[in-house]
Amino acid sequence: MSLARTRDVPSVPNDLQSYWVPFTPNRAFKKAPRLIARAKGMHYYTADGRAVLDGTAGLWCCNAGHNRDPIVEAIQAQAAELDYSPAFQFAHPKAFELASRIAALAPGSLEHVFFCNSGSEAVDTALKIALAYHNVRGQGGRTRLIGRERGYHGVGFGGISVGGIVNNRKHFGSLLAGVDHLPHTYNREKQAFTRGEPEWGAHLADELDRIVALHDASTLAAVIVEPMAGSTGVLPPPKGYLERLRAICDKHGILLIFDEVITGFGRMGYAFAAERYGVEPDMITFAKGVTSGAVPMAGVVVRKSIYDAFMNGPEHVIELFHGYTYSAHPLACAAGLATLDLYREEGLFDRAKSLEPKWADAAMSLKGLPNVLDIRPIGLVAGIDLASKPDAVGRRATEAMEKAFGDEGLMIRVTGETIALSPPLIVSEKEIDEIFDKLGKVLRTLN
Ligand code: PXG
Repeated sequence: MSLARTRDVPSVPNDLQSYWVPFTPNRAFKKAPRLIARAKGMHYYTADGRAVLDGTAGLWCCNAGHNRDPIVEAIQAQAAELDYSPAFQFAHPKAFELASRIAALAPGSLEHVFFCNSGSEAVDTALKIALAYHNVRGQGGRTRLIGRERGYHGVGFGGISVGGIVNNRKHFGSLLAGVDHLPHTYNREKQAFTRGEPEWGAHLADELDRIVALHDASTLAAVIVEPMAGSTGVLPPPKGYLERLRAICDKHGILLIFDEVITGFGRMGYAFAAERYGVEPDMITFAKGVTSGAVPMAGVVVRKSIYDAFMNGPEHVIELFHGYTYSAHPLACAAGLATLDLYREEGLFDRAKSLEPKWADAAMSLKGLPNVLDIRPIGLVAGIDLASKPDAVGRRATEAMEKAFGDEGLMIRVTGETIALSPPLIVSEKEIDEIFDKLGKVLRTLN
């Protein structure tokens, strides 16, 4: 049966039915698909050759811009040299090299890198390392994990359990047991139209003390937060909030995990947001920008003391029963090394930092346009909240996305009723103006 099917393949029509498109309304999409055929630098090109300015770095990942020659060449060369080597009990040189390079970018004593293939895997890996760490130190009672409302930590069961986005959780059963959530940090009345970190909200970190009082510190394993919550609609951390969270975790022996899948690799003007805030977490999850989106790659950077805690017992015994077939895949490592070279040679993290004031001014120029309720620029990111149409939450922002793509040749990202912008870090000042001019035009024409 299967052989016959193979022979049939050429006659199978290439239609839109078989592909179940992720996080997408499939029926609407298939009626009017938005198909991307190629990309270069700051632009996508549609199948019919139309240029589309990329205001989102793909999905927050193509930080060095698209199809950059050094990354393309590194991937091509690697594919010709070593396609794959076993990730367990064997390794290849570029895995070590990339781990060292990433550890060197990470703050302080975050010195060891565990590789995964997606942000979701990185989050689950970090949560598992936290639990196992307490176990190997004889504190196996520390099992409780703390996330935050409106947090996004990918779509694995660990990630949706600590995550705080209702639609990502409500259809998927009882999730992980023993998870609590901190309150999110957004309050429009107190924070609307703030550039960067809002003044109001640091006290919300004290909710962690309340959770500790309820459960006792001896049951708490780890807290995971995004330094700047991206997917939920761009929520910059209130001034002092992350420092306060760190202090409370320290007081109670709780591990602090920064999920830097979006904020890592220059998005906030630094290699990691931890550096921007001068707060050293115990683990950092990363993905996306590590290869500028060119090959799936992710990981967890782990504090030395955590790694060391596992390096006990007989040397022939596996210390952590965890890993993926494609952990540190050769193509991903080659892409990662070329990407980090490019970030360094072109000074792209500093570039993001120096563009931040210009970017914030341009974003704020949309203030006063119809339906704009709030604008939150931070790093090379901006969230723009729109008023919802009655009984159609998310509709207006979706129409903005469709119009931007179809009429203006601009890629924007929409989550709920928020437009999120996060261009490649190579964006020019002229292109920043172009992004907001085009978006302004779209907002003026929306119903
Ligand atoms: N953590 C964070 C903070 C993320 O933003 C993940 C984990 C999961 O990564 P993977 O590689 O498993 O998707 C993410 C992913 C959006 C958007 O438009 C954001 C993400 C993914 C897709 C779209 O906000 N973030």
